[in-house]
Amino acid sequence: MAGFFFDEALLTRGWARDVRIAVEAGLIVSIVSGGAAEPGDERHGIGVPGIANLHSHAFQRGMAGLAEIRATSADSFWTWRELMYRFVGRMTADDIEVVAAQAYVEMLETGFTRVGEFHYIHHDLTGDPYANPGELAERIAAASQATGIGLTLLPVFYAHAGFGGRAPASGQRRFVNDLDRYSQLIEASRRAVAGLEGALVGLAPHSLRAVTPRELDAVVALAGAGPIHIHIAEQTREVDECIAWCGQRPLQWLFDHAPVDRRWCLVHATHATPMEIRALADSGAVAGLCPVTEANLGDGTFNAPEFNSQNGVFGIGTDSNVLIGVSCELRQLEYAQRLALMARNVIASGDTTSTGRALFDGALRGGSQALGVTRGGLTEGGFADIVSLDAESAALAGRCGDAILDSWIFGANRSPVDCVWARGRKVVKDGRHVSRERVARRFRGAIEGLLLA
Ligand code: NGQ
Ligand code: ZN
Repeated sequence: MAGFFFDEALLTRGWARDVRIAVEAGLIVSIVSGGAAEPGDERHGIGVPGIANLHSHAFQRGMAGLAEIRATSADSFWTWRELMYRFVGRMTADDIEVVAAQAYVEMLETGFTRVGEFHYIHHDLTGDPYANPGELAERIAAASQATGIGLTLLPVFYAHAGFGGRAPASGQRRFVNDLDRYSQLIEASRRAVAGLEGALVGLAPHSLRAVTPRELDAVVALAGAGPIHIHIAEQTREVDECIAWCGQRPLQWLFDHAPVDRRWCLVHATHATPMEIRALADSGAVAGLCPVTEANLGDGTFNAPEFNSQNGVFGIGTDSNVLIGVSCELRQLEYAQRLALMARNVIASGDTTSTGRALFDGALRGGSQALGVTRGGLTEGGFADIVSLDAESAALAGRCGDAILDSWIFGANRSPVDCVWARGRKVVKDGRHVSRERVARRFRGAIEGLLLA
């Protein structure tokens, strides 16, 4: 049994003072506020829950910053995707593991304690299946094990290059499976995470572009009560192609043809009509927003005010991992709204007047739901996923309660994240991951090799 004592902590029921949290086997077994520390307790100023990063393609961390060069007069999501495919086409299994570990170290250092890895590279460099169908799922599991980040592995079903079952392109050869192979991949993924404490496996039909209606039905039939993630309505070209294919917009089509409910996470949902936004909110599914990547790729802006007014559930993901951070995703989410609406404090609504608190609570709740975690936040019976913030940092001077979140997200140049425990294991100390140097050294080696290749 380990004890943690915080002068101030954000519990599921709100901020509390003099909080003692007892942890056993990775779970919170008791929380007492208004009491005293016990001998041997770890003592910290401010405690907040770790956040779930609901959407990551870890391998893309390896190309962060390398796609910011203007190549044509019309650079777009689609030209970025070509570059990304070229990068994928060079990565070995070792590269994928090493780059994922680096991404996970960086996630933990900013306050993410679990990742939803939307994992779609399954085959070798030539597109042939590995002898072990779980080869790359095992690499992701190994990166999670080495860094301590909680894992919800989302093996991706990918079969086509576009609506109407178009044959996959050569750049997609490492992603493609038929349904038989996909069920083998799910089994292999379950085996890959079997030794990982608290890990889960969900399902991920990549997008309506990459699966046919029949394939979507077959994939969803495998889900049971577990998470189902899909990319949807990220780009206007995708919306136009969907209409050309079936006469409906992507979200409209999905709500008409799939049993969308609380198990689902609809990643991006950027281009949604008010009616689609209402259907999304009513379904109970999570809107998987990835604000930094959506800005980087020029996707567009999610209709947050409409979604909020319908009590929709959102979470945040780092997606392309071009920049990794809890605070930068939350800030970008709010700033995109401010710029579009020429207004301030857009996400704060109802009783929550603090924008930081509304963003943080939203991401905590939606992230947990999307990654299949039933008890998110600091609560008895939940995972001991805890982040301490440095109360001495200048950005947090004199702050208490929600003002801490507002100032962390909007006012801190240097991250105030001090220590991070993932399922009770201390993985970040003084803002640095305990394996940072080792992981970074391997990462540098892998990237230098890839850039020379
Ligand atoms: C992905 N990323 O799967 O990595 C996608 C690009 C696609 C984002 N959508 C590929 N941000 O959607 O076809
Ligand atoms: Zn994605």
